[in-house]
Amino acid sequence: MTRSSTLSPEQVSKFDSDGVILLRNSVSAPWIDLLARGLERNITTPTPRHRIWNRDAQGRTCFYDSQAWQVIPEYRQFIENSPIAKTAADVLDTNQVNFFFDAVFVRTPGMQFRTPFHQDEPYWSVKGFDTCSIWMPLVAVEKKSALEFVRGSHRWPQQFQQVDFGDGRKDAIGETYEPFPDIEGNRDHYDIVSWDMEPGDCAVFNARIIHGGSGNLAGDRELKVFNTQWLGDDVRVCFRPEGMDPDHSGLMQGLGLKPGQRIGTDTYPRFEF
Ligand SMILES: O=C(O)CCC(=O)C(=O)O
Repeated sequence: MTRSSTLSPEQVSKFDSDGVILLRNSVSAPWIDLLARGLERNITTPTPRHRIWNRDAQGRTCFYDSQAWQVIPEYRQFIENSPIAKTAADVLDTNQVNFFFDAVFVRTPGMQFRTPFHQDEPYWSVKGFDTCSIWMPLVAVEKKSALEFVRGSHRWPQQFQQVDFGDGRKDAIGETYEPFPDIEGNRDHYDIVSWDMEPGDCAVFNARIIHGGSGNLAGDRELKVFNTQWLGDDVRVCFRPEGMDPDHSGLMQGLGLKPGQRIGTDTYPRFEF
């Protein structure tokens, strides 16, 4: 039987070749409202994993939290019951996906701090190509403040060092790897894409694509982002010697998950279509 998909073959193939696609109006307003309520709860009662990525001289902040879905009921409801898992499966062109974790990035009005260009998969406690993250602003965001992607970079053959993400942290991942390219300093040399986005729009990207930005806010603009990470067919548990962030290795070991296995358990639920 042919699997039904919410996406066209062209969209699936664009995700495969570009490493990122924009899905306009993909999540309906009631779900966005639910997440916005959850985010308020999350900011008031953050998990032990929360951080202030950056605080500037004016006291403007970039707040981060992750895997809060286990304690924020609105997040859990969205992940378990909204069409988001089906979107992930359709983007990855598969009939089953595992939910990995959620992450929020909240910038107060006027925050300039831009997330440095980086890749996600080198930080993760899993390894594989078939991944997608769904970056959803809960408020309108201008192109100049939205997350940026270097189109096609998820297929580049090099392994790069990943450095200096956030405030005062050195992420010495892969010291034997190639230095991370200076994309910010040579923007003209790269095919960088981003979009004006409204609540309900999703930027869906492969965890190997180089991405960053998402800052540079006008004085009266805040940015609230809810992001979910999804794992497809070839992704397996992998405990790296350094730099895992968020580091799920202890949690995974406690759940009996071993390197080389596909993740599962109630902590990383599987959705089948
Ligand atoms: O929104 C941001 O500033 C960073 C998002 C990001 O890098 C990610 O979700 O992997």
